[in-house]
Amino acid sequence: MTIRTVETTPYSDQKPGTSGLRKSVKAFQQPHYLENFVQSIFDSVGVAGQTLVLGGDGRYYNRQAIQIILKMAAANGVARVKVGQGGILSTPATSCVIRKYGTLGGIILSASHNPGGPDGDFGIKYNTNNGGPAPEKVTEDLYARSQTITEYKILEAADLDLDRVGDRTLGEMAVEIFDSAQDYQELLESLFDFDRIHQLLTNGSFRMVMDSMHAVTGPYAHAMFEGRLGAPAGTVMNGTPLEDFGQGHPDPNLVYAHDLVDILFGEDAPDFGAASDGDGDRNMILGSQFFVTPSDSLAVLAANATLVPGYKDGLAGIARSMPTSAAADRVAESLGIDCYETPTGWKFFGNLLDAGKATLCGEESFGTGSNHVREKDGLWAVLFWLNILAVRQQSVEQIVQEHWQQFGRNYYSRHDYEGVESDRANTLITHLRGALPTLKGKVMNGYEVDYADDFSYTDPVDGSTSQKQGVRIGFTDGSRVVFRLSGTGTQGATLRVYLESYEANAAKHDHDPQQALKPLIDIAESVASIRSNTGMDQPTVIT
Ligand code: G16
Repeated sequence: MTIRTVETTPYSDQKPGTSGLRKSVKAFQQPHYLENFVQSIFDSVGVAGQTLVLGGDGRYYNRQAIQIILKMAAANGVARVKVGQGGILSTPATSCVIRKYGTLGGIILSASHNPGGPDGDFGIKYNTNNGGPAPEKVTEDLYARSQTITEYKILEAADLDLDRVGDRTLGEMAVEIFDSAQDYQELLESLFDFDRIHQLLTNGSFRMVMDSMHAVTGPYAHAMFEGRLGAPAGTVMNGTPLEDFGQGHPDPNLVYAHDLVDILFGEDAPDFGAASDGDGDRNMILGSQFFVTPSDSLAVLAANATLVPGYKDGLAGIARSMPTSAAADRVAESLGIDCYETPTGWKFFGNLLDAGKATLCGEESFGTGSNHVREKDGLWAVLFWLNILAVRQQSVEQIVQEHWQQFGRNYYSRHDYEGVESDRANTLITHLRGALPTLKGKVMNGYEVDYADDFSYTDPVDGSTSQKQGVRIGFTDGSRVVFRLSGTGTQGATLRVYLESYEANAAKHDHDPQQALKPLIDIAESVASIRSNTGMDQPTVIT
């Protein structure tokens, strides 16, 4: 087999976003596009003689990309690649395998919750040897490399069979096709009380539905819930991964997971519902007729962590992204532990987890996780909730209501304006930034501005800084409005407006969040002129 050196020229748009490089499938199918980025990873991290993990969420182009990457890895002197069977590996399972086997890192092929198929999106991200997303320093290096690339190396060889578990070779490189679920399930079994969850799921009265949205968690969820944990067949819906996710949008929120929402808010609703996204790192939690916001979910998990075997000794600390509500902060305060506020993006939790400063992490964007891996973990969150339900023997709603009684309620909502023209979205943010100095002390709708800034972060472990991570307007009563442009979209820009207010008095808790947040929604419009700047009358998604 010969190694071919192929001449190439850079693509200017290969700067990784919040979570790797995400583009349309068509962009990735341009000549040398994928190859350039992969060679840039290899050059910047140095892969000769190393072991890598490789897999993806099974979306369209996954298999072709894996064959290309394997041949490039062989040509670049990689010693061994561990590939999930069929090329399938969820993001948290990849993190687990990197950590368990101490590999140099891993490559995950996914555009997460973005739609798939020939007209959908594709993505690639590199995770480092702690199992987590590459930190900014690494992504900057590989982007710089992608901008000067002149050639890449690839082995001329036949495609490998990815579907049979076992060892193969490609040139001099070892390729190990492994069972995508085994290591990951073992890890989860070491954290949760599977016997107790088994009892709950087989007690004849408790009913749950897991919506895998035709994405990567299907096989894991079938094996875990219907296999190991004894739930009846049919518990997992949309459990067969499809290259186009059944033409759906595998984003577990109230809009895109509507099949599940209809069931949980319908007649004779089951007790518990959950969904996860394209690559299995996000989760949505529902009770019968009840939605748990991701911010509340983090707070509830933290408050109940000692009920779960893996966390029975308590938490070292909690970390949340800046736009996530402060519900978890109140739990941290009552537990006497630290709560860290980081920029959006799971990579910012890595150092805190590695340094043992945080045990649980969460984001408003339906991400929750812990120090068991270095990614957010959808099925982990579902099991955590099931473990709590099994111990407390209460409904999801009762647990959350009691939580609000104890800690007060952080009303929370995110309004997304998707597909905004990039120039218009940038103008909106630039104007807002310009207005920040004039806002302090101003009273709007009865809310007095306490601070108005663009969030910047200094990592408490390595001192690295990240600027311009979201425009925040905080009010004296703790309420907030935050504006950010998404770092994960592929078409135009997505404006996210995050709204939060706090109500300590449990007697006032039966508000609809949109109603409770109405004064802040109006303030957001008045300071940012969202309608005229975006040309949209209302958000495309409200969660
Ligand atoms: C990615 C990151 C998350 C982050 C989210 C934000 O999620 O992994 O840590 O919260 O993006 O997205 P945006 O920049 O669009 O607000 P995922 O699930 O897409 O990998």
